[in-house]
Amino acid sequence: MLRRKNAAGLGLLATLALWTTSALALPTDWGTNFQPAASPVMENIEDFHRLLLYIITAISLFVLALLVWIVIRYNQRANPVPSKTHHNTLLEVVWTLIPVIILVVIAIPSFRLLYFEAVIPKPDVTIKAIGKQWSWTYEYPGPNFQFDSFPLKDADAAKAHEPRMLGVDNVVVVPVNKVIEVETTGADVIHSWALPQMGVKMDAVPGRINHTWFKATQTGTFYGQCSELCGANHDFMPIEVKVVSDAEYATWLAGAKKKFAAIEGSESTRLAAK
Ligand SMILES: [Cu+2]
Repeated sequence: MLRRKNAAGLGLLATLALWTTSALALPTDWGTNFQPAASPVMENIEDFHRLLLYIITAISLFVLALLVWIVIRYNQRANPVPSKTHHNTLLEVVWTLIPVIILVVIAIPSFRLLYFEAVIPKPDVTIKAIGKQWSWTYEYPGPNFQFDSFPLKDADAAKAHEPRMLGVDNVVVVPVNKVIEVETTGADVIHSWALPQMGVKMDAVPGRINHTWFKATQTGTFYGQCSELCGANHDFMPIEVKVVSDAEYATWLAGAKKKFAAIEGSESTRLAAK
């Protein structure tokens, strides 16, 4: 019994430690906060989230205080003869205006963030993510190549020191501090290309192309998963993005052009065939 209590205590300590040191690049057991932000969009999402947290905490405490006050001050014993007041103009104006002001305070940064996410700056690199049942195909239209990306088998992931169910065979590589435009589409059903640390989650819909963007502020490996329930193997659609320096990106690009096939049916492929 005592031992179990100690274990629970240690678990709580570990949770607190996770809260305070948020420099982990993966989802963690007992994690309650966002994964650390690695793009300007995600930094803005975190700021907005924090603002909302302050507001809802203040509102919840205020309502709790009102409830406690009423329970103590106006119960039958403390207040045997209730007041018959039924109108108070000042109070009614105040309880209408204050929520309006709170909503405006929320709406302004909310719209600013929406536009920041939706208006894509001039991209340095464009990639296209095509969701398939059940894998991702990536196209790099500029250098003109495409590849499939499948999750690693458990044993291979362990060997490659990749996280289980998140590591993939062919990783998406992008340069750091550059605007990456991501076009998403679906080959069969609706999927969703999501990369939490970049603040990106965009539906991949058959028959249309959606756009989103991110600019990684640090190098490293970032993981995501298909975030639209797309069928039996939905959970076997991990996303792995490696952010590297410009020089490393150039080296990778040179190798990838040789290793991967040209994009089927693309204009540059057709021109090259002529
Ligand atoms: Cu999917």
